[in-house]
Amino acid sequence: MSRIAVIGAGPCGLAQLHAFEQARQDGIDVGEVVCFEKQSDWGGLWNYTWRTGVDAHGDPVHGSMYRYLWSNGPKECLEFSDYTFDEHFGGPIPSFPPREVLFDYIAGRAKKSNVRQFIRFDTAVREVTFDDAAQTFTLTVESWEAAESWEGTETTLSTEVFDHVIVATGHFSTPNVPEYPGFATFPGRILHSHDFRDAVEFAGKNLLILGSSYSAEDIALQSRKYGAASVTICYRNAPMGFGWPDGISEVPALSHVEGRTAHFCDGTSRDVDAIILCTGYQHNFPFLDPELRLVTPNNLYPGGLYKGVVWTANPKLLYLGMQDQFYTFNMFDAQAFVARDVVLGRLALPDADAMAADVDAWLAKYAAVDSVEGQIDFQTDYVRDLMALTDYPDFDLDLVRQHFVTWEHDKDESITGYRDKSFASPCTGTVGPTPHTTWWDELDDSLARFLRRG
Ligand code: FAD
Ligand code: NA7
Repeated sequence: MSRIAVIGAGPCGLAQLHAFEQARQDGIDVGEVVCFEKQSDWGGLWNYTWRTGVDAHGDPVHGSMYRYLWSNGPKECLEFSDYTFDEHFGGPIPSFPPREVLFDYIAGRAKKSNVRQFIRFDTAVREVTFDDAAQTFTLTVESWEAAESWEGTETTLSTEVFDHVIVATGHFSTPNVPEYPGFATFPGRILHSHDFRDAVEFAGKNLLILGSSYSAEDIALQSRKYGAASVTICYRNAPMGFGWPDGISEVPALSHVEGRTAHFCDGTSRDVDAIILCTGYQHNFPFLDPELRLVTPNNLYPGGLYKGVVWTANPKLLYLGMQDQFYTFNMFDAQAFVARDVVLGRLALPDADAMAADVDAWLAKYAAVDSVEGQIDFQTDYVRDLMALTDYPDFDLDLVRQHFVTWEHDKDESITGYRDKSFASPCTGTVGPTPHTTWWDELDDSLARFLRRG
């Protein structure tokens, strides 16, 4: 019997288990599927932790999400086409839910497809090697008794052999941490966005934020919303350029810090109390043999992956969700269905030259992208290509593409108001109702509060 290892039970790993389960229910022999998850629960980044630094087992904390995190894109753009928001919540809900609501949705489908039985929680994959002669992978895994504390926890190391490995460990957990002159003697806190948990900590403080992408944008807004005295965002290349609310401003790159004074490349300076490095993440797979490791910056088309999924150097190894993301859950589903069919031999792979040519064609197409709308179109085309290969149920991709474009315009119109807009589902047509409280005024991110009608 074929053995398939899935590493990680976040949205990608759960999508993979769901895809196999769908095939199994259709009477297809999928072999044995084992999912290894180092945390005690599923959901990946959506499984909130207050911890920073190390987890209960002394491992680097995986979580990068923070309190008061509302979806940064319309939920309609990530809807599972085989498990709609209407089905999960029993009726329409607004388009920008907080984290707990999306966690509930992800878990809802995983429960419905009954995939928890395939997951070994509190089990980290430590090493993956490939045996050329046997054409199999050997995984070394470490498991713990679920425990609140690392101290005294029993651990077990074991090895197991698999025919295929699917890596679904995410790529927004290992921070990219630059250093600037003066950091070592800065008298306040310096942290990476990976360790940001609660904006309330910075109430009354003057904050400096480095970066000009999603984390910088959202953490700046969060911090001001929950009471920061001022937020200065410094950009390396170009400003985000949104119409920031009072108290938030953008300045050119940081040159150095002297005491608590931050100096910028245009010669200006500001006194700040804390510095948050929203400087992105690294793809990091320390558990994989170097020859199996994907090495890439964060972009929309990492090389070396046929259809963005199959490791061309060894097609028995597959990766999910390694792209930068406009599309998330529905793209992960389409990838997982493709990965499943490759593993089961239902989707024949072309020879190595043809796979490389396909990757090269996508990379050339990506190299020609020169606008945000072009990026949205690029990832839409990628998802469309995946959809054509699978039996993952269709959804209105053109509508999702249009939603992303509208969403970008909404952000330009009002960076504090875009989350109050409503979008139509590409699966059911249901339009998200207007939220009962505008996002800027809403301080409670609980599921109960969000779902309260009126
Ligand atoms: P993850 O969610 O990272 O899950 C990976 C899993 O693998 C984890 O459970 C981890 O414990 C496990 N794992 C890792 N290493 C091992 C190992 N060695 N052994 C065993 N298990 C292991 N997307 C949206 O659609 N909307 C949003 O609003 C949004 N906001 C975001 C905000 C932040 C701050 C960040 C960082 C990301 C956000 N994202 C958002 C994108 C997010 O990446 C995806 O939604 C999604 O979580 C990716 O799923 P994944 O399964 O690839 O990875
Ligand atoms: P991103 O989107 O990868 O962006 C990283 C940002 O960090 C980007 O603006 C970079 O600047 C900036 N950066 C990187 N290195 C430096 C240094 N050395 N100095 C200053 N600025 C730097 O990561 P995010 O965390 O924003 O988003 C990741 C996910 O989390 C995303 O899916 C969201 O949904 C949440 P650049 O623009 O290249 O000049």
